[in-house]
Amino acid sequence: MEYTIVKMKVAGKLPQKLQKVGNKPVFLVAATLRPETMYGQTNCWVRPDMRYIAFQTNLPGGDVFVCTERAARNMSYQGLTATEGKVDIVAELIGQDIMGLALSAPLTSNKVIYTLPMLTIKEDKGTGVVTSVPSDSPDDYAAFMDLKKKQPFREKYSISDEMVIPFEPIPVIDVPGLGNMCAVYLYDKLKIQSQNDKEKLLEAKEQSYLKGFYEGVMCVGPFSGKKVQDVKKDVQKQLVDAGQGLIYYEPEKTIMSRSG
Ligand code: ZZB
Repeated sequence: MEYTIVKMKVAGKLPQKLQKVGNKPVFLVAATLRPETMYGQTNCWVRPDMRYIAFQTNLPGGDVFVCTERAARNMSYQGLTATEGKVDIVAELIGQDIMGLALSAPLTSNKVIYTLPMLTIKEDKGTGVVTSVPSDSPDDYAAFMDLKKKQPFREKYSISDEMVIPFEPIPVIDVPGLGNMCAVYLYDKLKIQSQNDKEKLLEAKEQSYLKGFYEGVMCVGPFSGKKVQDVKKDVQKQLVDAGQGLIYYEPEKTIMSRSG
């Protein structure tokens, strides 16, 4: 499976657990199948109880990446570390240690976005860091609304109001019949209650994936007016060329794997 890695730079002071990194730039790195939606990022998701590492890449800027150890190991076989197969771990963390961080992310019109909690992140997929596009991803919109609607939920994870309340989904793709924020439309139509509403979210995801890919038309950015399937690769290339993204492969699961 080919993903696009999106680099989100930690802006400002590093959290305590990352201070030993020193002056090097630190990025939370998210794996996405939808690079063309990056214009609509409103936040970044991490799972509060999940383990992450910070590791030293061999990229020219001296970049330090934060993701799961499993993903770092995969990256070490894809030319991203000094020695193939070897991960130079700089810090070990859990999601809560990097909650509420201010980040600067590519393509989105939001100057700063924050790391927020998503409880349904899977350990064995992508990087364990997920970029959030509530306009187009039903999972993202559901988790985003959980935080917007429930002050105690924000409080539980030490999320302040200004990290959530001022943000709104951004129209990125016009999907005939589903409007220009298809996740919002499907969330309302299927009466999704929360990020744990598994079956409805699966249905919403299937509908938005298919229609979004085959019929979606960009309504923001330089590719505005073009079909999603014609520009997906161009947006990926733009991110990679700008040093804001990377191509990342996830090995297929083996028959030994018991999950999923
Ligand atoms: C931005 C985005 C915008 C995404 C969208 C989806 C959608 P799939 O098809 O099941 O492989 N993701 C990545 N890693 C994880 C994880 N560890 N746990 C939970 N979710 C994860 O799903 C790939 C998508 O799942 C990725 O693409 C990422 O969210 C999320 F408009 O990135 B996506 C209809 C989906 N729309």
